Amino acid sequence: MDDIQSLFVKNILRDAGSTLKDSGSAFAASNIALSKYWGKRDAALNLPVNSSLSVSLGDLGTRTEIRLADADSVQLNGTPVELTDGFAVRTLEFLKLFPMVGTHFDVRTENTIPTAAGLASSASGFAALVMALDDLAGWGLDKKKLSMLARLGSGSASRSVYNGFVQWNAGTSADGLDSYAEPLSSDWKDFRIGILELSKARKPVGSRDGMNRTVETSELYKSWPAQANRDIEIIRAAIEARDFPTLGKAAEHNALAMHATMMSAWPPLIYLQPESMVMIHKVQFARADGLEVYLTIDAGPNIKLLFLEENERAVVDVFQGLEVVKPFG
Ligand code: 2P0
Repeated sequence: MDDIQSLFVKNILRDAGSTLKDSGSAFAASNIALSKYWGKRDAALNLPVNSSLSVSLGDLGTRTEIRLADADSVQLNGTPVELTDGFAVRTLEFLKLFPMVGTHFDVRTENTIPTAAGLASSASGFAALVMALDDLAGWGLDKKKLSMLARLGSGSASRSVYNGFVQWNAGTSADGLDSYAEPLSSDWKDFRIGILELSKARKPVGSRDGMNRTVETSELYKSWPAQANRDIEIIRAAIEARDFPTLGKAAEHNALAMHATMMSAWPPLIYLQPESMVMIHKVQFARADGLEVYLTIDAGPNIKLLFLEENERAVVDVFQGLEVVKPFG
């Protein structure tokens, strides 16, 4: 553990309670960014270059239960995980940031995100872990502080301590205390997300290394923070006005601009597969035909569609095999 991380954790826990329970548990929803986080300004405190804005995935997410134990153990979806496995290593490394709670933990994690959806679970995973730890230790932290602790595990996890539309403010200070998520107006009942799993191919480069490489080597990345700031403002206003086409255009533009910065890194980061390109064109054609559907893509090959309930049937007809998520139930 870095001294700087330890100091940060102490700062967050300064006025926290300490009524230890036998076990702690929590659920956190996964999220998809409409305006993306790509690039860090500080690795130890996991501070982003730019703010981001996401929508939560309702009941798709992670439930975690945690207990103190004599030896570490980690379970995922009911199956014990080897402690050398990447998932267990990241989980236990994160818990080492909290020696004031205990030395060894028994962690049980259930993902309600269908594995077939090809969605990352680190966002809901670290958010649920922090909230379960808060429950176990009796800290009683507010969501702002929980979001800052979740951020240390994974940037996108800072957004998963809330439901609905959420903004993670990048902040500017070196101590990381102004980089946290906050909820925006929620409830857009007929908002829909469609998930198209196109490839199970392993990512050539993980998000963390990918964003570092982009920041270090891509000329195009220099224009990214301004684009991200602009897109967030457009999307925020569109959420307030329930202006779906404006939201969709800005989200699609943002995702493709992020991929342009990735491709212009060296060595290039090409997360899109041939099937992704086919679908990107298909979305353009569908829209030219009058169907109001937009796309977003994370650091991988799969495409997420954005549309409203009134077009759900038409969208499912065009994009066979689509898994439809209702973020607001
Ligand atoms: C996002 N992604 O805003 C962006 C869009 C991927 C592309 O957040 O290094 O797992 O753990 O802070 O949060 C994925 O990166 O990265 C991500 P770390 P994280 O959702």
